[in-house]
Amino acid sequence: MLRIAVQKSGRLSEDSFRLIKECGIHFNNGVGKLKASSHNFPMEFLLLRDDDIPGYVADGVADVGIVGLNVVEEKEKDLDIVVKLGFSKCRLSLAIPRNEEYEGLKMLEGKSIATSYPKILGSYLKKNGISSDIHEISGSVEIAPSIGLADAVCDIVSSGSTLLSNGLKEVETIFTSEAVLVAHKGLGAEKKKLLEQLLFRIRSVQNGSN
Ligand code: PRT
Ligand code: ZN
Repeated sequence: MLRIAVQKSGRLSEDSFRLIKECGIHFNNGVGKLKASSHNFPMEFLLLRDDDIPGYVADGVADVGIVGLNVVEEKEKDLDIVVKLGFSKCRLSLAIPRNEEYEGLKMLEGKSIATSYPKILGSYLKKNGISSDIHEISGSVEIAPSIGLADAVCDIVSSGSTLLSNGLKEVETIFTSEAVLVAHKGLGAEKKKLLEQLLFRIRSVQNGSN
């Protein structure tokens, strides 16, 4: 039995479930249920918040999981990234108030930056020799500059409209992301075989849609 962790509801869920269905794996996820199983493939589903998926897979509570590469990178868990899935594409970017002129990263020296991704941002700033004050907040990062909480933000962007409507402009992309399939590092032979079967089906789906 292969246990897969999937986001319960959110931006990854629909495409994750679609991919599993396209792999020919049937399952019923009853409303509000946190666990489901398939009747035609030895697979069990754990429906979780995306933030918890890297930890569950690293600990072996789940064998594999579908999650954004941004979350995998931020959580710094020891996992195998098995395959990129091509959906939930986005980027993690720095943004500053629209009316300010961007003069390069140096202008963020000593400034405060609000983000939900303190580790990715911290290592990016370090790599570039900039020291800023990182304010970790878990949501609504984009309003931080307008309420005086921070000088800049570092947040996930896809269309850019959220930044725009909050009077911000994107100035640097620091990480690009998409959904990935991750796996526990110490899978036993039986589970490895099931993962190979799943991967074979995912590749067939990907080739079929190219
Ligand atoms: O409840 P749970 O914890 O499971 O979900 P969540 O609310 O933490 O995550 P969710 O469902 O919003 O996102 C899951 C994953 O989708 C993220 O980790 C990314 O890998 C990916 N993804 C793709 C995005 C976006 N696009 C996205 N646009 N995640 C978030 N956003 C947000 C962003 O934070 C910002 O507020 O959308 C806004 C920007 O969108 P645009 O289109 O206005 O630029
Ligand atoms: Zn989350």
